[in-house]
This record gives sequence, structure tokens and C-alpha cells, in this order.
Amino acid sequence: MLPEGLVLHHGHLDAAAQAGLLSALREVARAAPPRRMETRGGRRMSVAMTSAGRLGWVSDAKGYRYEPRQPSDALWPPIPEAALAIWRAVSGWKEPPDCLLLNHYGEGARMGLHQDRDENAFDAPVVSVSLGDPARFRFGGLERSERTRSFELLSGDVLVMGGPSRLIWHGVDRIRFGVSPLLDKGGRLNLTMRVVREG
Ligand code: MD3
Ligand code: FE
Repeated sequence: MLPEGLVLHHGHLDAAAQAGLLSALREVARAAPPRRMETRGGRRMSVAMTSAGRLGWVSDAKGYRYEPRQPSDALWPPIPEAALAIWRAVSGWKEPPDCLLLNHYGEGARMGLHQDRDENAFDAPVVSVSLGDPARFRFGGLERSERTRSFELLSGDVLVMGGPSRLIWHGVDRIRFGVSPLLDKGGRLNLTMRVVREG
């Protein structure tokens, strides 16, 4: 049993839909190359990230925030229609997302336990789509100290975090590198779509 508001659509995307989404994400990565960003504390993240949409998520010595432009000053590329179709199918939300955050996990990459709280739109859900190698997703509750549980996210899985689960602590312990044939170089892509409001 998952907590209220955390909904897993296992196998939402079949092989053809995964391949179609992947080619659209390659366009995003060409227009906005993924980078391993620095945390506010000056540590380099193991996950490479980029964005599409009206706003992109960035991190540097100044902290975490959403910006309308890439570090190069270019606008972020548009969110692919294949991703917006997933949002419409599972989010139950009236507005489209403002940001698609694309995360690439190479061998050994992980993401520590955190909350997503830079959006100022905690009524709106976050929708996550997994592609490529399996990942051990870990989640707890609204307090950092609460006990955590984990399950594996597989290629084609879609996870919705809404309602009372929108601000839960979560992260990725590890991926099982080289298991999925989807990405030629192995690894995992995760995309999250978010509604973002001004400060
Ligand atoms: C639960 N990404 O980008 S996706 C992130 O697999 C992030 O790349 C992980 O956490 C990844 O911020 C996990 C599942 C996920 C995404 C956002 C959430 C779970 C969430 C927001 C609120 C609660
Ligand atoms: Fe997160």
C-alpha cells in the first residue's frame, strides 16, 4: 500500500511509447544539454539535469530555483507533446506543467532524500516518468525523521505525487545499470513535470 496521493501507473508506456518519448527527449537534451549542477554547498550532483518549458530548475552556489533562461541565456525548449499527453492522462490537473525536469542517471548516480519545495504550487501534483534502467525509489513521510520504504521504478512506469504526498521526502538509492536495452549507453532517464508559481 502506498500513502494517499502517491499513485503508481506501472507499465503506463509500452515499448513504442517509450521509444517515441525518448526521441522527443533527445531533442530537449540537444537544445538544453544536461549538466551535473552544484548544490548550494558546492558539491557536484551525480545526476545530470536539464529542463524544458517556461521555467527550468537550476542549482548553483546561490541555491535552488526556477529560471526562465538557461545558463547560456537561451530559453528552455518546449515540453514535448508526448510528455504533455502523459500529464493530461494521469495528473487530473487543469493547467499544463510549467517545467519538465529531465534527470539522467549514469552508473553509480543517486539522489539523496529531499523534498520538492521550490515550486510554490503544492496543490498541483508532480508527475514522474521513468525510462531505461530500474531505480530503487525511496520515500518517507512529511518529516525527515519518518521511516522510509522503497520500491523499484521500471522503464515505462509513471508515478503521480499529489495531495497529502506532494511534500513527502523521497530519493533514489541506486539504479541497476545496464539492465534495460532502451538507452544505448545504459542508465536511466527520469522526467518530472511540475506546475511552478512565482515566489
Ligand atoms: C514525491 N526525481 O527530480 S522521481 C526530482 O527518479 C526527483 O529522478 C527522482 O526526486 C528521480 O526531484 C524521483 C519521483 C518523484 C518525483 C517528485 C516527487 C517523487 C516525488 C515530488 C514529491 C513527492
Ligand atoms: Fe524530488
